[in-house]
Amino acid sequence: LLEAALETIYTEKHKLRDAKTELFGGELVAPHERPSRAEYILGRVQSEKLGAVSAPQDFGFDPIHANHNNDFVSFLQTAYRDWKAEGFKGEAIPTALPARRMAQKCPTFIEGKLGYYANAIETSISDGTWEAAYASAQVALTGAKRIQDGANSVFSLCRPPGHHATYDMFGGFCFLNNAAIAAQSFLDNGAKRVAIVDVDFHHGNGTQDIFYDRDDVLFVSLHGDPMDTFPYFLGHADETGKGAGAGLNINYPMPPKTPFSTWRDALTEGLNKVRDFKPDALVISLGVDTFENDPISFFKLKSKDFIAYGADIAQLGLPTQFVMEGGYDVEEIGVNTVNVLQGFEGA
Ligand code: OKP
Ligand code: ZN
Repeated sequence: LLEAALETIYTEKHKLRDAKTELFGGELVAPHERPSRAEYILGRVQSEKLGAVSAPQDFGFDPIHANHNNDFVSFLQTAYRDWKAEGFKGEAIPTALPARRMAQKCPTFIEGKLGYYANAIETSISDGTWEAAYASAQVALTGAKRIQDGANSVFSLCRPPGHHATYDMFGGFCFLNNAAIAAQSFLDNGAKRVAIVDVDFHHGNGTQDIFYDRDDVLFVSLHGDPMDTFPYFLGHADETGKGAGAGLNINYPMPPKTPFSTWRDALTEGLNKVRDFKPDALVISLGVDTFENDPISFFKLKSKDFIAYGADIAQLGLPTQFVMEGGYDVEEIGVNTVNVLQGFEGA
């Protein structure tokens, strides 16, 4: 038997997400989540001859609405246009959010809507953001379809990322939750159970929120302790799921300077939980911002460590979809991302 290469799903439409601003350290800076990220990753996929690179199919809005509120999706589509129509000069950024003891009622004015639908305010909505977010979700759905059609593994090179997007909130550079949309698509096409393992440096607060009370999705996340880093308000170890989902949400928060040995022990434990869950498919929220030189993160993984943990994931022997999330040291994210995929393939 010839070993099948790992296919990458990619579209240039990600370039439509090219915001000029991110609120960072009290300044509006050039976004860390920028188009060159995907180009570095694609370049490495090609130079390493990982496998075919294919365009996504269009599965329309139904699988997006399966995980996201209709009014939220409509808001995303027109937010930038509505903002500009008010004569605002910059990109669309929320200011006021419905915090403790405030009314959870969507305002009519666009600035208020932005706050209502945001869980963080660093992320500007710019011209083309919706089109790129929609395409990114289709990249995720196309990868899921490949696995449903019998592939053992696939890489959805999603951009913008998705794991901070909830049912009805954007933030943390995310608009639609690509991994959640893919997981739901498995369930809607015959899978009984799906596991999501989120190895991005940041807690996958959106994914956790979407599946928190569900018994058909196991969510495991390894991340910087939210006491020390974004997203700050979710990701603690005592968040274990509720109702039918009790015990099916597993968080591994870790402190600054966590080395690979500690991180890998948590991964091993998380993968054992996945094995016990007996899922029909595995979705990996693949962020490589755990890298020692990542500019906005604090773990200490080295490039070779990404190969090692890719092999660990392969030991489960499950149909596996990799969905791209974060990773910001742009020169190295191509190497580290493809190292995970090659580690997985080589095992
Ligand atoms: C998105 B993904 C750092 C602020 C961080 C947002 C980070 C979003 C990360 N001082 N702001 O999970 O990689
Ligand atoms: Zn991240």
